[in-house]
Amino acid sequence: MKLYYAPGACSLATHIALNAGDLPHTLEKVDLKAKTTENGADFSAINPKGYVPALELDDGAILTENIAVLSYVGSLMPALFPAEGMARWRTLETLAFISTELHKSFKPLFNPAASEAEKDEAKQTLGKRFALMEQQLGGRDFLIGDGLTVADCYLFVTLFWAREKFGLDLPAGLATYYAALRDHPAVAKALAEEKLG
Ligand SMILES: N[C@@H](CCC(=O)N[C@@H](CS)C(=O)NCC(=O)O)C(=O)O
Repeated sequence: MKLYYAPGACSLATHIALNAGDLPHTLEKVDLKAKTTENGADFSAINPKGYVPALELDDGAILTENIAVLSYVGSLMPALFPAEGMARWRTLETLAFISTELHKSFKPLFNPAASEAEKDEAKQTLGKRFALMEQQLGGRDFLIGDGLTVADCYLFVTLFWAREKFGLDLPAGLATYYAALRDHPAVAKALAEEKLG
């Protein structure tokens, strides 16, 4: 497999999951502005949507969209995405929440053209949604069950943005969770590989 990624972008979630599952993969960095890759390829030809993550499967197929890509990686390593029972549906539910309610709420913060009012509103929305995630976590180490799942990989990225890009305060439970996840070997390796210190 090959992961097309941009340092610190949402593709970091898949990168962490690939590391956590010890799944053989290569990485190809994408310049999201120029839409080219570090090997000089035209990224728009690889993924016409123009965004990461894009995962090239071993048969050459390209899979996109965080929920699909993380679910695919989880299917190769069931510890990362429970294969059955309520834990499976909780994982999917949490991925959907992170993608559509958390990730998307960052949009004004990433947009240099957004007004201060739009940015403030986004921060308030994020605060409410992080509070819901803290509630789901309930003081445990991981969102679902006793081990890291793809939901933790994706939530980590949003916490990384909140803390490291935008200096937002996190609820205490999420701050503890974020600090612990930074030390998880799969996370530390992905951060180092993306040169994010
Ligand atoms: N709907 C997509 C959105 C992915 C996305 O927002 N990717 C961002 C990085 S976090 C990106 O590549 N943006 C560059 C662009 O859209 O030009 C998904 O869920 O995978």
